[in-house]
Amino acid sequence: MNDITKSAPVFDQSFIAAQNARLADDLARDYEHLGAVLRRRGIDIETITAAVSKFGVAAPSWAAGSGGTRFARFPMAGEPRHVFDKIDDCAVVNRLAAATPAVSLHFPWDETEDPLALRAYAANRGLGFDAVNSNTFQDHPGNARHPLSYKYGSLTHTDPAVRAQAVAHNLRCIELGEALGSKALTVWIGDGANFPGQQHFGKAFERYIESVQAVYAKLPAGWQLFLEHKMYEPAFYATVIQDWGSSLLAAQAVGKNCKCLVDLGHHAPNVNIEMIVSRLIHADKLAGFHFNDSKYGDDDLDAGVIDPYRLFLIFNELVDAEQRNGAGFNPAYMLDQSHNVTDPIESLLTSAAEVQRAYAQALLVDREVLAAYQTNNDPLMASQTLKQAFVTDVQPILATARLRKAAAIDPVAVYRASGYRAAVARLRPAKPSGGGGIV
Ligand code: LRH
Ligand code: MN
Repeated sequence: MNDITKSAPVFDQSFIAAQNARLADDLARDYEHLGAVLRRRGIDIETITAAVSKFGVAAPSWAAGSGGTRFARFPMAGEPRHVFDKIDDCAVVNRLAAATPAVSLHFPWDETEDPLALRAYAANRGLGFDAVNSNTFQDHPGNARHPLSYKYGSLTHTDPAVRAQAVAHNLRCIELGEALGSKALTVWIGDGANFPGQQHFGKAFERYIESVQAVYAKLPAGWQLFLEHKMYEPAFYATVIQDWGSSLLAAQAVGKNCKCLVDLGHHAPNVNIEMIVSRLIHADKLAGFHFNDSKYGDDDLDAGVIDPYRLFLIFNELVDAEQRNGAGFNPAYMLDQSHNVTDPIESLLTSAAEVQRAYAQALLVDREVLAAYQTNNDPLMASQTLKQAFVTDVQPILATARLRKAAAIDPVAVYRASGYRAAVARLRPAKPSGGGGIV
């Protein structure tokens, strides 16, 4: 196999250093200036930069290729052919943005008979594995492990044989995840109904809990089980795990290491997601996140492109909890996006930085001052205290954190200058455009 990571300039330190050299002086001046601004607020910029440097968000393997909708998918040149290509592309993202040290895999899309080889392949490229994802929302023709259809559901199907098949698949995902060094399984199912009367809400929920308990019973020590709620799609009348309430009830019924994962796009427009985050933290049931952005439905747009203030307000709750709950507070941070019209690598580079930006801004909130305005019922100044942090341009901190990790000051510029996309396009045969589907 042609090891693109050995030949591609994008992985060559001197190439990256040469690109950085043109920007380093301006960055140093901007960083110095921001340092002075923050010093006036009693904040040491180095503390923020150090925290940002430690911050990572996992890259979703399924977003390394072009995404699509039910109407169409337009593959770009150099589409990843298999999980090893996806790892190469995720390695580019981590090499340039230094913020995505782990990959979240999806089975059977990333199925491999030799997970230890995959683990070594990724480790050689500086990558580990975050939560693995099961898939009982599609049928897998020709896959002997899934002979029965999930058309009418999976973990909640009325046929115990289909539920058993879905449970077995989740146990297989754990098996693969263990070999890969992952420590969590994310379960999202599309089970639900398109017609009133089609499904008994209570019985379906009971079947869900029974099935998840069967998976939980086999959870290895130190592992967690993440339940992902979603308002609708593919079901368009009712979804078994439709909202955080259903997810929380299920997680509380299943067990201590079963928690609720928040995908930002899985809520109705204008839902106060930061409030949901605060409630799940209160219940000690916050698993983590699938970061993305949306305007209407589960649009899976790049994080921070539509509503960066919402992303900031979510991180404001997370930093508050981090400071109140201490080191034990460790939600899983992952991206979950569908790159329909951009180069996925560029979208992952910018999205990782957008999530880091929201974290850095949230670290700038003066929480003592905020608490005083809250206690003294001064809503305007409380809001202003958050806004001051949000409008602070933390770009010099993000870029300096990257530079200090020998990554790129301007990741997209280095990526484009590297010619990586053209190089993999020569290596990987083009995929025909056409049919719909998210991957
Ligand atoms: C469902 C979802 C889930 C994944 C899938 C790719 O909408 O967010 O997290 O399994 O996207
Ligand atoms: Mn998701």
